[in-house]
Amino acid sequence: MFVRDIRVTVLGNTGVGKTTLINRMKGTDVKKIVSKKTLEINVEEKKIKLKSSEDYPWYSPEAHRKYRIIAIDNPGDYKLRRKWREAMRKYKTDGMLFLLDPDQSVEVQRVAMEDSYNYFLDSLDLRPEKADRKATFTKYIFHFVVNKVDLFLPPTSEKPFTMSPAIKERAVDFLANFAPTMDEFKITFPQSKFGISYLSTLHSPYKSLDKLFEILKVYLYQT
Ligand SMILES: Nc1nc2c(ncn2[C@@H]2O[C@H](COP(=O)(O)OP(=O)(O)O)[C@@H](O)[C@H]2O)c(=O)[nH]1
Ligand SMILES: [Mg+2]
Repeated sequence: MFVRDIRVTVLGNTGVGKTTLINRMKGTDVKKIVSKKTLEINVEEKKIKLKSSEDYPWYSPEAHRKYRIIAIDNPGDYKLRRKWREAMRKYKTDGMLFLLDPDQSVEVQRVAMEDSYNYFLDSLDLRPEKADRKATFTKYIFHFVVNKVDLFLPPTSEKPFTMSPAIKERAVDFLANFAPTMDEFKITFPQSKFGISYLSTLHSPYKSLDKLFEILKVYLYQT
C-alpha cells in the first residue's frame, strides 16, 4: 500500500560513479566496497521513504508513502554501450540519470552523452524518422548529474561536506562544456523534463542523494 515506483536508468562513462550512486541509494557502505567494473546490466531495487514525507501530517498518505526505486545500472565502457539501447528497450524507465566526472576527459564524456541520446532514440524506434517523431511527444526525465564535486575541495576537507557557492561555481563551469549536447536533448524531446544536480556520490550527505529521487518524484507524481 502507498508504494510508488521511480524507475531510472543510470548512464555515463566508466568510472563516473554510477555503481557507487546505486550502492549509496541501497544504503551499502561504499567505503567497504572494492570497486569493480560493471560488465552487465544490473537491476537494483530499494524501497525508501523520502525526507519530504516528514513535512506531511500523519493523516496524509504522503507521510506513510514509500517509494520503490528501481535503478538500472549499466556498463560505461565504450564497447559495452550498445547494451544501453537494450537496457532502455527492455526496462521502460521513467528517466535517466546521466553522470559526469570532472576528473575525466570532457571529449570522452561528451561522446558518452551523445551515445545516451542516440541509444535512447533507438530505444523508441530503430527507424530514425519514426524515433524522431516519437521523441516529440515522449515524456521522460533527463537528469544530468555532475558527480565527484568533492574533487573541487582540498583533499584534507571534512567529509561529508556541504555544497558551497565556490564548489557549485566550478561544477557549473564544468557542466557548461556539455551545454550544446544538452540543448540537443531539449530540442529533440520538447515534452520531457530536464534537471541538473551537483553532488558527490561518495561524500555528499545522504539527504543530497535523497533529494535526487525527490526531484524525480515531483516530476513523476507532482505531489
Ligand atoms: N572522489 C570521488 N570518487 C568517487 C565518487 N563516486 C565514485 N567515486 C569513485 O570512482 C570510481 C568509480 O566508481 P564506480 O561507481 O565504479 O563508477 P561506474 O563505472 O560509473 O559504475 C570508484 O573508485 C569510486 O570510489 C565521488 O563522489 N567522489
Ligand atoms: Mg559501474
